[in-house]
Amino acid sequence: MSQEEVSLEARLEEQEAFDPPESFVEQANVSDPSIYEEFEENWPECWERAADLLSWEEEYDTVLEDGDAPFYEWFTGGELNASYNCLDRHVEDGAKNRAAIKWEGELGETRTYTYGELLNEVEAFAATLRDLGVEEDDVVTLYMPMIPELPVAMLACARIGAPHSVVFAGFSADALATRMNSADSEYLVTCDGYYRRGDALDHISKANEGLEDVEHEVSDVVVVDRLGDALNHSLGDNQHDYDELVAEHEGASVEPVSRDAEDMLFLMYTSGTTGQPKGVKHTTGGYLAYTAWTSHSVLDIKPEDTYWCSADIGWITGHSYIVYGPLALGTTTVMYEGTPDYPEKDRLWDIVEKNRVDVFYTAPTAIRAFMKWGQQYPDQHDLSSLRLLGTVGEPINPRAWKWYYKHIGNEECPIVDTWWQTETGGMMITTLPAINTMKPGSAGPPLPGIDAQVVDAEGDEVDAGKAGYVTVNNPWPGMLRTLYKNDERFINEYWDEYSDADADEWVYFPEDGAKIDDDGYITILGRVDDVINVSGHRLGTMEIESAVVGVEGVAEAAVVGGDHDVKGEAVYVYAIPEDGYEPNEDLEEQVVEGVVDAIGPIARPEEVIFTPELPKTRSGKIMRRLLEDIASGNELGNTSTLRNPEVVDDIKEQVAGD
Ligand code: 6R9
Repeated sequence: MSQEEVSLEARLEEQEAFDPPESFVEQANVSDPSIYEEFEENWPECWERAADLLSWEEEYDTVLEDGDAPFYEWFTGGELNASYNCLDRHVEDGAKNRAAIKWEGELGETRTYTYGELLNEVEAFAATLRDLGVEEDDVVTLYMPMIPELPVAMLACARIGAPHSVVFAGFSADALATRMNSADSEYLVTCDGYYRRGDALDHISKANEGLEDVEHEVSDVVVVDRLGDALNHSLGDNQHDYDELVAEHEGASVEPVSRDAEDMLFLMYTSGTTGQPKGVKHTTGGYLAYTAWTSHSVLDIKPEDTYWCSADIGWITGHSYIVYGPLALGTTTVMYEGTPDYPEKDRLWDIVEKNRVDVFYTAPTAIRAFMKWGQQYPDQHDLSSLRLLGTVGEPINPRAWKWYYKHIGNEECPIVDTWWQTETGGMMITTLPAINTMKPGSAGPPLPGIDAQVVDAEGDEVDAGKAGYVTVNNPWPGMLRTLYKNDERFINEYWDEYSDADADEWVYFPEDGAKIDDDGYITILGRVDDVINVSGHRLGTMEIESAVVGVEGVAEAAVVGGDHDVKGEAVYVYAIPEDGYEPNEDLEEQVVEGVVDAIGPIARPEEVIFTPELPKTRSGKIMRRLLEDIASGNELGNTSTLRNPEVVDDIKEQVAGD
């Protein structure tokens, strides 16, 4: 590094607040700070601003219906169709030839769908689904990787009013079956396989294996042929080739069905405290208005932009900010099939340069990996097209923030650190990029209209600097409406903790720890439930535990998250072997395989630690905090409250010895 660069690094390291550049502010969609007051004074009517970004077939009568709280309803009486809003209206407005999706395959092939072409394919697939017998309100499961047919299938479902349930392609056969069973889903769209680091991965075998465990009859399975000759597969009786069906329905015209604002748009399963994943229900009007509004105000997306979110559509980030938000605004959204280091560690920057990407949205775990690989990779590329950067999924440490700011944004792009959840539908806590000062490591203030605070166990707001819990006092249009077919669990999971039901005062509890500073900026500290965050992916420790104890030879297990340089958190398994079983490498291998089979490779344990006992409190509860501290290499606090303090040293030795 030159002298000049060294002093630049040093300056950056000390700087704690960053203001958006004037050039950004001048062109921003939302740049008037009075928006905060405007939303506060006009709440809930302020949300009409979000609804106004959409085309409604029938105007809504009421912005917010709160008579049956916390079962809130938004834009009631309104009717609209999400696929019409993401496609037809842009074509009608003359954007037929604008690129809607620019797809990059891992091996270097590219596909562009203009809005006109995307609409045609969506109509052809919507006609296909109808022919197969899919009716309005039937849940269609989509078990697909990052190929264009995934957003096509989502929008085709939306067009005919069939909610989709996308299952992340990296999830296991078991996970697919659990989700199809829970949703009573009789239709599946999947594919033969996809590419990862140059290898053709077989996906259809996993899908077929999952189908065997579906308890009801599955009427039809549509299979996209992604791999061609690279993978031979045969189709079962009720299985159809996607291309053939779409070719048969080429040119079909399918009227978008009018959906009530509160009709379900999709289901998305996510991890919670207990073993069973939760089916988060999102609706058509509120969700679409909210994702369009946050794409407009936070991501500053304009129709003429090329925008890229590097998440996977199998997670909520991809739903809201690859598909629905950006397409509702009529922009060009980029999709990448593969890994960031294939064929080289500059792959993402190559995609940014080639497509002249304006706005880029990724996860801190990716940024930490880029840092580790070194700045020479972004330095090889012209990234000057970038105007705004974003992060999501987990806390970002100030060092990674500054690296992103300097080496990707060239100190010219604001960064939005956006806190939100599957359940919230869209962003909740973040700076508005043209308005607020950025503070690395802190997500920022709640968005206009979002009444979030940091409270103690009693629900009282904590003083600046003190740790507490995030809560949200008012509803917002993008919120989940319930857990699929489980209103009771919806209340238990999110509303019981802080609400006063008798007084009809409802407080949403996201189960995140946080602190707040004197300016009202919120720094998220992480989950306070049994959810861990591995590379920005949300995993339930209870689900992993049940996989571990399902392995023959394991008597008891505890799974916790331990700190990890790149992944943020990694999975640590503490397991007690059953009598007669040796805690050897074989058993370790089986535990690892058991977890990968039950959940998927993302949950692969970092370490399996065999121990004759787990540290327990006198009342018999496993001391998870302690196990987390051991895994993270932290100082251990007082262990005298344990029933069996002697096991701690044993376990520590083992972890250190590995
Ligand atoms: C969008 C998404 C939600 C959990 C959430 C929190 C963590 C998300 C964050 C963040 C710190 C951010 N999280 N964004 N933590 N800073 N900017 O990731 O949804 O998969 O449901 O995860 O992710 O812990 O509760 P989801």
